[in-house]
Amino acid sequence: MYLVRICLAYLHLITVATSLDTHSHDDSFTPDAVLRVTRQNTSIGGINRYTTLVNNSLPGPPLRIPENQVVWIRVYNDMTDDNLTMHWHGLAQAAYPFSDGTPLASQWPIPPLHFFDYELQTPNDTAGSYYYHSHVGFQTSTAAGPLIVEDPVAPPYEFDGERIIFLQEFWNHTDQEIVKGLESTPLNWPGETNGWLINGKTISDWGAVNRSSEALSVIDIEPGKKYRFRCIAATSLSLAIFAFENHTSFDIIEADGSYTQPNTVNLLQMGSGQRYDVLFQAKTCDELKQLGKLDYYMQLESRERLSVVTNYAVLRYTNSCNFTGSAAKNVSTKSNPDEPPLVLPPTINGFLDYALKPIIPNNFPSASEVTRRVIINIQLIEDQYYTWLDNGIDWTEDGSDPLNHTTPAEPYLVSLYNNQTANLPNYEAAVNAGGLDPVTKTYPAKIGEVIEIVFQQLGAHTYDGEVGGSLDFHPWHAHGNHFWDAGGGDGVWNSSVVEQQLAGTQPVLRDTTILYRYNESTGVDEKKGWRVWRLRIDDPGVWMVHCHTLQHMIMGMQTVWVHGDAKDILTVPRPDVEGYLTYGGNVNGNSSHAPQVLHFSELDGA
Ligand SMILES: *[C@@H]1O[C@H](CO)[C@@H](O)[C@H](O)[C@H]1NC(C)=O
Ligand SMILES: *[C@@H]1O[C@H](CO)[C@@H](O)[C@H](O)[C@H]1NC(C)=O
Ligand SMILES: *[C@@H]1O[C@H](CO)[C@@H](O)[C@H](O)[C@H]1NC(C)=O
Ligand SMILES: *[C@@H]1O[C@H](CO)[C@@H](O)[C@H](O)[C@H]1NC(C)=O
Ligand SMILES: *[C@@H]1O[C@H](CO)[C@@H](O)[C@H](O)[C@H]1NC(C)=O
Ligand SMILES: *[C@@H]1O[C@H](CO)[C@@H](O)[C@H](O)[C@H]1NC(C)=O
Ligand SMILES: *[C@@H]1O[C@H](CO)[C@@H](O)[C@H](O)[C@H]1NC(C)=O
Ligand SMILES: *[C@@H]1O[C@H](CO)[C@@H](O)[C@H](O)[C@H]1NC(C)=O
Ligand SMILES: *[C@@H]1O[C@H](CO)[C@@H](O)[C@H](O)[C@H]1NC(C)=O
Ligand SMILES: *[C@@H]1O[C@H](CO)[C@@H](O)[C@H](O)[C@H]1NC(C)=O
Ligand SMILES: *[C@@H]1O[C@H](CO)[C@@H](O)[C@H](O)[C@H]1NC(C)=O
Ligand SMILES: *[C@@H]1O[C@H](CO)[C@@H](O)[C@H](O)[C@H]1NC(C)=O
Ligand SMILES: [Cu+2]
Repeated sequence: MYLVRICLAYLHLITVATSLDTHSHDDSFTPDAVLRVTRQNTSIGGINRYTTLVNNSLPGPPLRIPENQVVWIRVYNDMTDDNLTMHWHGLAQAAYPFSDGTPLASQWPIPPLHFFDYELQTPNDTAGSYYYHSHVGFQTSTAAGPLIVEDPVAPPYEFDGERIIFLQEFWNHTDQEIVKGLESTPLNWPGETNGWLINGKTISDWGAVNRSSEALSVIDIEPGKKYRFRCIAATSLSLAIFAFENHTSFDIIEADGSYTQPNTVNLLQMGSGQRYDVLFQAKTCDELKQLGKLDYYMQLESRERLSVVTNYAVLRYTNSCNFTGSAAKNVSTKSNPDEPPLVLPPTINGFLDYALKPIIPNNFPSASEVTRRVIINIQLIEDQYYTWLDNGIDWTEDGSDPLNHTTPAEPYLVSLYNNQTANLPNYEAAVNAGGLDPVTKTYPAKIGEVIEIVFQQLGAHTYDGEVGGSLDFHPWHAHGNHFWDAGGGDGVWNSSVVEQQLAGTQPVLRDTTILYRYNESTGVDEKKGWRVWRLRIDDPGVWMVHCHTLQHMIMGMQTVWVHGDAKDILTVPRPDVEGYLTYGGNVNGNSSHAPQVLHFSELDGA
């Protein structure tokens, strides 16, 4: 049903086009899916921990939603001690206003013991692998699960079945302890990961206290079949590198939700937020007989951290080959292999850069189409505190970092409703300042612009007499829209080098790609390592662009972008949106009140 009230106010409001009716989401409303988030003492991989979980499970349950539809997902914050949001990671152009799940950017968080109905859309050609995760504090590390947009018709590749490989890291400290430590002066670093989780399970070598919660995940497959493995790096801090024993060749067919031409690899390297789907050919009975076994390890190691953390899962063939004796024996899922079966290489800088090609032409903007370039200089500031600055600014939703900290008093989208004059970023001032609006500390862009973003890292700056110059790797993630990844390189960014490297390639659309560091350190303030994206600005709204390393986010490594003018963004006027404009407003339901909700999809096709 599509409703437009022709209101008198319309004539007076320059920026507002349409008004919508509020719907009461009482018992007569059935959401397409429900997620419930709790916090409880749980034992994970041998460690007892007070943990944020979706539907009591790790990872959260897979959500499968159709393409080309509007989908309502009800998210309950059943926690008593924290706020919550849910972000639909990678679903670009898919979140109606107030549904992207970025607290203090696009919406208020869901208060404890309340729920919120997220309105999403899945445009054509979005079929692929995504994930949902909380965007509050460190909850993301465990409050996350696979989000699959189903192919509306047969996918472009044939396979017999699919399996999800969901990677997470787990931590001994609680979410709150980690956030507090990172925001403390002096810095109280929460330490390295206590282990990798593969589909929620692991056997940690790091201080397990409860052996009964340790186990290896088993990925069951059948001989001779072809599988689509959906690999999702819902990780926190470390770079993941993994491969499969005796299965040394598989084909990437999708990256961050877009199909690619087949690209054969023997391992995957993934940063937090990235997804790759691969076609994996299972061995035949004859091949398995040669190898003499049904179980093969998947070996996963960390890179770019102080130490290498190694964990495993088991790829297990069903015994339809009727093996007997030792060939039919399973490996134990209660212990790791005695020796690592594989030798995995060091970090592969520029993994798959310039190599992936789209399956259909994807309208990559050439250099001549770029209307504006924004350079984001990224640098760690080491003092008593540690802060990650982007063009001199650090941004968090709740932070207390002492240096150049930006925490808005209310979400930007709410601010725009409250006072556009004061809160709409000044486009001219921002352009003159290289992209960053000096007042709101946001990056404005006009609909129709083609922006090139250059991420350039500088060696850490230090005030406390330490050596300085350190570098890190950063998987940068964009909300709101996918970007064409134009690759990266060592040293100082140089536009002619970018063009040379792009020559003859067909860049793919991504939502998360890695700014590598190439070395652990360089000179203080010295430029080293860059990555370039191109974006077509066609999706009005308030969108975050941030490093997806959770620790770095909490230490400020986030930017906020405002795409479009007020008239593009504020398509529904006050007072209709009133319930969205206050923390705990009536768009949040609880045990006694049904939420009062707008259906922004009613505007579609207007
Ligand atoms: C999550 O749990 C709720 C009940 O607690 C259930 O209704 C819902 O279907 C579950 N969600 C998924 C995606 O399985
Ligand atoms: C979780 O465990 C801790 C430590 O054992 C305990 O202090 C706390 O009360 C427990 N919390 C809940 C909600 O059970
Ligand atoms: C929840 O969010 C509100 C609004 O941003 C904030 O005032 C409050 O302190 C937050 N609560 C917690 C427990 O973080
Ligand atoms: C999406 O695909 C469907 C089915 O092919 C088609 O009917 C519809 O027009 C498409 N929508 C858009 C916006 O292209
Ligand atoms: C995990 O945390 C507990 C409680 O803080 C501590 O006693 C234990 O040593 C920690 N274990 C590891 C492996 O860090
Ligand atoms: C140990 O882990 C098991 C399995 O997850 C769990 O049932 C048990 O309660 C845990 N024990 C303790 C003391 O936390
Ligand atoms: C299978 O993998 C193991 C461990 O990497 C290796 O030692 C062995 O040689 C491999 N077998 C074959 C036939 O490649
Ligand atoms: C294995 O045994 C089953 C049941 O006896 C039979 O149907 C199947 O064909 C056998 N498979 C092979 C590969 O021999
Ligand atoms: C191996 O594990 C599978 C389940 O993963 C089980 O069905 C099978 O019986 C086990 N085989 C042996 C010999 O224990
Ligand atoms: C902090 O912000 C001010 C004003 O924008 C700027 O001049 C200064 O360089 C920034 N500090 C750092 C360490 O970047
Ligand atoms: C909006 O902000 C402007 C500039 O700061 C100020 O002059 C004006 O009074 C504000 N309007 C309202 C309604 O708060
Ligand atoms: C950029 O690279 C080109 C081609 O390699 C080189 O000629 C030029 O000097 C470089 N520019 C700078 C500023 O380093
Ligand atoms: Cu980072």
